[in-house]
Amino acid sequence: MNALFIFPKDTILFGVPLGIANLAACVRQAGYGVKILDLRYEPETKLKQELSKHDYKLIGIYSSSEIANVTCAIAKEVQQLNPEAFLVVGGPHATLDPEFFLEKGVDVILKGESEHTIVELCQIINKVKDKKKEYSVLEKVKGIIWKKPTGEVITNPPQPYIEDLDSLPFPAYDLFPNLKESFRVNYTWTNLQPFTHVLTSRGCPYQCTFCQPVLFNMFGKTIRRMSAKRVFELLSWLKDEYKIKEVFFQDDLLFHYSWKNWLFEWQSLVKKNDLDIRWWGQSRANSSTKEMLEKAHSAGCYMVMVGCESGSQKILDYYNKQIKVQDIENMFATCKEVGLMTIAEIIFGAPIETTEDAQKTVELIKKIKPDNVFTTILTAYPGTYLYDKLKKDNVEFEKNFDKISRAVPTQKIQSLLTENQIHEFQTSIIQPNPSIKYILTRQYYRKTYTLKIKNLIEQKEFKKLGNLLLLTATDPAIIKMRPVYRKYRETNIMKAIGNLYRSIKTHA
Ligand code: B12
Ligand code: SF4
Repeated sequence: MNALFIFPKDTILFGVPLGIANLAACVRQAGYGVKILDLRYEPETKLKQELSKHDYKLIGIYSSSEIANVTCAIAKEVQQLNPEAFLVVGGPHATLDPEFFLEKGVDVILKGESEHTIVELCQIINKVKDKKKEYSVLEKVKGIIWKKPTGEVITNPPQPYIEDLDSLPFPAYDLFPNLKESFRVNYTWTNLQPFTHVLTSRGCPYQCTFCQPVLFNMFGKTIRRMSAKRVFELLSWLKDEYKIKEVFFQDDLLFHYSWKNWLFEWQSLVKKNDLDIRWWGQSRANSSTKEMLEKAHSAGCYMVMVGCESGSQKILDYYNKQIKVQDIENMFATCKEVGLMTIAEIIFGAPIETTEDAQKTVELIKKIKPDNVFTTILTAYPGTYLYDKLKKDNVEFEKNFDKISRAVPTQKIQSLLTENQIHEFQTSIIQPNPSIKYILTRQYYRKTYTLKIKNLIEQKEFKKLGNLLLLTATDPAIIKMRPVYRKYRETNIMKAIGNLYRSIKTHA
């Protein structure tokens, strides 16, 4: 039996999608054939071409809320061209709103963590000769939601969470035909290449309103982590097999007090074996000690991305961040002492956020002096406490997934700040010298960059404008990217340049 996993065309999710990579590895380990179609890197015709082979008994598509409609469009094509295959959808949006896909004819939804579920499903449908006649076999699979031909939606008993994450095979990076492109990620303007992501833990016990209970629904309420030894093996393998020089630990919570011993063990393994790989990840402002950060630094960690969100305590409390502004200041001071670079993650646009609150964030950034800032506009994703609260309070906000655009800012909720004010605040905190390539490939930077140009034109600061444009035109990273332009004709970079050009023409 062969399975096909499809990752939709999507311009923000760069790098290897670990969910699908993990599922493919498990299906392969269980002895089935598996192929991955990463539509981000394939020509438009590739999907039809692949489906016309009628090679697959199971066809699975990833879905987050942002691309829920894109997933549906692919699902429609699968239904038309391969009606005999079991069409399954998984990922965050499928977990949060399974009926959204079931209504559109998807056969099966896999809820949350799916490595065990997908193997169980393959084992069952491997024996099926005619999907239509043998639909009831689905009753036997834990962790799925499906629709009987009568229209009745069935939620099977849950799949237990995987206790031992070490038992999972390494992600099937090798099944991504465009691995080279995926490893050439420019996450920050500092990262070394080849670069990739790893995920060594699952879950987060905190309850920030814009994020939870999504993670609870997907990975449960307890936090789990691979052993330090297993993570060491994973990174060594990435280094030997793919010459990876830098990894991003995309764990929700890289540092947590309960993982102190883990961190110490990991550090000693790295030191003892001289593992030469640079890494970084994201963490909270109040979940680590100086000693832990020192150990991390000496084990190759060079940067920490900290979820600060705001410099106003009122806003932090609105998000239920369970941190104090002082914790943020302490975290950045400690990182500096230890020698770690920092990224501050900032959100603007809470419905109760005033210009005074936003100004406090600007002051905070001045004080903590991060090496880099990632800034977004608050988005209420379905399935979050925030979404439910806004709905209950009758606050008007965007619920159309298509408008949850491909990059930040995403879904603009009603806020006391105007969109322009938010962009001004964003502009005032982003770093003065990020690479132009970085700016152009990120929508929020593009917006602020465009705004910067507009302001310079309005203020008749033509010299400064000239310098900025010259910098854009001569940035070595941009020049180096030209062959890539051809390949990604339709992507952000070209659109960004077009938008910039139009903006200059309009305002000049
Ligand atoms: C790292 C990360 C990113 C990175 C991704 C880098 C990369 N190459 O993967 C970056 C920064 C690019 C990113 C961007 C965004 N992200 Co993000 N991200 C994450 C994070 C922290 C980890 C993702 C991950 O690797 N998980 C580990 C793997 C193993 O889990 P998984 O992908 O969910 O896969 C499992 C299941 O979902 C399922 N599954 C997955 N795919 C499939 C497919 C099939 C067919 C089946 C059956 C099952 C299945 O099985 C997998 C194995 O158990 C998650 C939170 C989290 N812990 O998951 C948020 C998360 C996925 N991101 C989220 C969001 C909102 C975004 C953005 C929209 C943010 C923004 N405003 O721009 C963008 C959009 C990206 C997109 N197009 O979807 C939300 C999604 C919520 C939602 N309702 O969709 C999450 C859940 C965070 C949260 N708590 O809200 N993100
Ligand atoms: S700490 Fe981070 S991962 Fe955990 S709930 Fe808050 S935002 Fe989500």
